[in-house]
Amino acid sequence: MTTLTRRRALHLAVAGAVAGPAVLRITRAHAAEFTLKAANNAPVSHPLTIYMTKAADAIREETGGKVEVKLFPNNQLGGDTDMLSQLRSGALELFTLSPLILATLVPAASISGVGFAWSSYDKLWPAMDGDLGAHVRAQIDKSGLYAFDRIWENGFRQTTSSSRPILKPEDFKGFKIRVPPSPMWTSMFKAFDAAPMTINFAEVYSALQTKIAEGQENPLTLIDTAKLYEVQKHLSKTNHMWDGFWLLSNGKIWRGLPQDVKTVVAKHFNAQAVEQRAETLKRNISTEQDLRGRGLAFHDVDTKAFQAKLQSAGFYKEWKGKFGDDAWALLEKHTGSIA
Ligand code: X2X
Repeated sequence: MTTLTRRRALHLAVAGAVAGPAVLRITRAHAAEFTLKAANNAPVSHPLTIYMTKAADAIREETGGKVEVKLFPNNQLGGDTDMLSQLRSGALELFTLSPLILATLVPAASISGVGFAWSSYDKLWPAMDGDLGAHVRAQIDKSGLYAFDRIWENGFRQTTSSSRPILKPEDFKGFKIRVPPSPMWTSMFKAFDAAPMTINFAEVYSALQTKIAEGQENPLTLIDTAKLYEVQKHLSKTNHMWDGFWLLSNGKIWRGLPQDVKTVVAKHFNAQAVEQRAETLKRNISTEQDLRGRGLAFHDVDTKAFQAKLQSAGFYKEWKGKFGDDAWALLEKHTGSIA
């Protein structure tokens, strides 16, 4: 394929989108033929950003600069809700998003986030890389988006607070907790009798600082890299949910790219996702000491009591009904009986 037709293919594919930044053309000896904007909600020091950058570097190198992935981390393009709109309209080519937030568009996607479903990564990764992930990706496809094969890691979520520590399920009663925009998160914290409020991650630090929300829940690496310890006092190891990030593209744009470009882009993003899982897991464990040192008080809790509360509040019945018996059976094939 000639440069000209490749350029034309991209222009067709990203019709309506802004062309690659002019600076590239001026400063690079060989201008990129394909410029793909990639965005996320994670700080620059978070492994999601670090390993997406590694993928972008590997893609640039293997294509001799013809394919440029330009990264916009840390909500530079807006919060998750905005970025999802940009992805759908074609203004953004690549975007990582929690399966549970994606569920606002693709309801089936939140199945990996069912509370207390996963007892180990030995069960989780084969499920997400295998038939459970394939089930979700097929639904994503139907929505007009494309999901790359390998999901990225966020981690098991823990609960933080600036007011009282959450030690038992009853402590959640009336607790003003920020949750991401997603039906399953709201449903889970209503089941705990908390007062969940939906806020995009881009606004979480200020919502905690101004005490609009008393608490939030996230894996340790995000609490650390987003400096949430500056505005929180307690961390309870509720371990209530696993969460990841699907790397998504706009389906039309993705299909419009030449096969050789797609192959290189997918190869490096999928490979770096697997590396990023290992690094994030390591940091989700090792960061505890750092966070303690920064003044966050850690509390171990009886997670079984929290799960029992979800059960008695009808959370599992509700979500099994929403996902349907077949999808639920697919989940439990990997997790074992959940509730
Ligand atoms: O919004 C959050 O809390 C985050 C960063 O964990 C997600 O992307 C769901």
